[in-house]
Amino acid sequence: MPKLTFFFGPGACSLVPHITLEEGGIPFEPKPVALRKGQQRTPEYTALNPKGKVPMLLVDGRPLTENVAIAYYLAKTFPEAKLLPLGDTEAEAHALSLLAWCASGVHPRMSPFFGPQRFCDLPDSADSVKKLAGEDTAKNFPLIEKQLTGKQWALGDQWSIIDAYFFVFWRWANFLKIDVSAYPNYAKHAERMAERPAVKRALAREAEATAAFEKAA
Ligand SMILES: N[C@@H](CCC(=O)N[C@@H](CS)C(=O)NCC(=O)O)C(=O)O
Repeated sequence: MPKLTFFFGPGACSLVPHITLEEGGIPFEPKPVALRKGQQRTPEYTALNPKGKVPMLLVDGRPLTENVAIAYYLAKTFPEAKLLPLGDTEAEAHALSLLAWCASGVHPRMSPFFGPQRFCDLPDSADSVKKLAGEDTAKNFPLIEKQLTGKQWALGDQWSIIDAYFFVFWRWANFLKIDVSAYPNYAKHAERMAERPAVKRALAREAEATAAFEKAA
């Protein structure tokens, strides 16, 4: 079995592989990264990941980055964990399509909420940037709601990594106080996610890391 070292930022999109590792019962060494302190831009970190981002998974010391790639790697390496559909090429492609949409269609449209100044440096533009991000989110969340309608999980009866991704966006929306009242199936999905022991373990580890960073500040 490969030795896995997992770098995550509490509350960030790295919660997707964090939940996945826990769901799969996959042994790993957790390495919290204090994003607000810029630990992702230190020479030690960028020597491994020049993009200066989380998540990063070291596989026997070799860095693997990008949520979709980490999801693919974990699902293929630990097939018994059933983290994604495997074997049926079309079903695999549909799952990858949803993961790719999460990574390139939904996530980047929510990022401006967290740092509007990185998207427009004109004076007093932050509210306008956030308004546009809100409009994009209002286009994406109905698609997630539809994907979850009449199903327990994004792909049906079987939990998959896509559920972890949807959960991360839901948590961000709540943190950002985005109105989510129009998405009842998404709300129920988030409740089911929060009840899963693996999700609880990942969230507890992230909360512990946040507390340790605050204590050290
Ligand atoms: N496309 C990347 C996005 C990674 C990403 O944007 N990570 C954010 C956290 S959600 C990050 O590391 N931000 C720190 C920074 O930009 O300094 C992926 O899916 O892994």
